[in-house]
Amino acid sequence: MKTMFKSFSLLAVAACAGMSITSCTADKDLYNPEVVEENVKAEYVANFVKKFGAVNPAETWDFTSGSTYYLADESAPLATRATGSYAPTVGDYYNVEKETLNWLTNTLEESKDNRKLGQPFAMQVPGNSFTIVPIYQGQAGMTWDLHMVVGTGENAVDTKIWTKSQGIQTGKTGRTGNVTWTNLATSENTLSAEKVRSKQYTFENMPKGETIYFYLEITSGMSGWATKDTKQSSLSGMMLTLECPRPSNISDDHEVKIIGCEDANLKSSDWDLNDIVFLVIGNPEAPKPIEVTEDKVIEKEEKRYMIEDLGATDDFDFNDVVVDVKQERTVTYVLENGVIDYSKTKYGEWKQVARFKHLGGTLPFTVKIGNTVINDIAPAMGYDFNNDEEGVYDITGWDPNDNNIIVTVKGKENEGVKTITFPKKGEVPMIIAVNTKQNWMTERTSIPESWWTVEVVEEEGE
Ligand SMILES: [Ca+2]
Ligand SMILES: [Ca+2]
Ligand SMILES: [Ca+2]
Repeated sequence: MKTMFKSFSLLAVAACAGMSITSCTADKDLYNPEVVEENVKAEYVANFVKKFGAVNPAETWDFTSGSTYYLADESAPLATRATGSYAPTVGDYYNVEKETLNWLTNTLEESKDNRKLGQPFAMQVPGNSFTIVPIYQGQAGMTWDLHMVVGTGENAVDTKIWTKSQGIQTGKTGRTGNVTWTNLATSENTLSAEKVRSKQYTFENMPKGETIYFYLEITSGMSGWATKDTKQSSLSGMMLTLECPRPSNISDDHEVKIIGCEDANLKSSDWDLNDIVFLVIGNPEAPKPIEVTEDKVIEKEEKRYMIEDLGATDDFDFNDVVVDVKQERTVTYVLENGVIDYSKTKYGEWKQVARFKHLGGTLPFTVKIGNTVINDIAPAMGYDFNNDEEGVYDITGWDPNDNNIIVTVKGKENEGVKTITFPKKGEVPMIIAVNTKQNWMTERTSIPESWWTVEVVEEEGE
């Protein structure tokens, strides 16, 4: 069931919170700048409430979605931080085709150093479900669990998704043609198996664009091969990913990849990267491998401020000043035992910049963002900046959580300046924050109410 929740309500009590209304004005006050400012603001607030109703006390007027994370060398954003758990759904058995096993035997040759076939990797979650199936278990005496880590930062979610041999069966064809299936023991391998089938592990509704990586956690080691509790991860070259010819029992429009894993990293390791091999099936897209060349990402945050200059108190076009503010910094992750130790993450300095996008007001103004004052900007009705040539300023001290932006507008004759700040929660706004893709309104066209209407999808009833 879908319910539309509006942030506006009929709570008149909050309408003028933080704004003082001067109810009577003596003649002499017409020339008192402070009184003029109060009157103009009171008129604006009254017009706003008349048009839209009273403001919900919980309304923050910040409609942006917060930080995004980019790989240092990629332009596509990684999603915002992941939350929750990503346990897969266990499906039916998948019959591994002989052709796939033959291809694997030739490609990831047993006991050969296959490291040059791949490189350290993470993956990007596609906008659809995907399935992981163990299809081959090589000669290996250790036991392990397969983990998947979703997301970057302290809120990354680490889920154990599979344990060695779990859900794998080998089959023998009897004289009458019927196949007898036997569970594969952890000490066994599939090398000489006539038939192999395995349970499928499907991931759904994962956040598109989010980063994932995998590791095997060694649960019982062997001297000279691998030590218990060590982690062999896709970030540290203990796994590789390969394109794989699509098996005939997988639909034409599904993408197929291989993840091969090496369970040993001590002197006896053979680096054949086939100790366990997974088929990754995307419906239609498989997770996209991301090369891990350096453990750096760029964290970005940006907002568009749309501002009313109070030249008119009744249009609510919020296009009198439109300015984008952005900050970015590098974030360097430290690998510890093959996985990212988030407590050791190093953050670079924030670099902040303001870009004026549009003017649509009638009064000259000054903007202070954080610690930086940008003085005396002349008004223009309907002017778009070309940010290659103008309207770009390096700034410091912007706090995106605080929205510390102040606009001072020079009044008309006999008026002083008017100070416009980002609204406190529940106040009538003269500034709002939106995502930078949100276009501004044309002149004297009010922003639509839908901008502060959020859709909430409720759980299905029992
Ligand atoms: Ca090996
Ligand atoms: Ca306006
Ligand atoms: Ca305007």
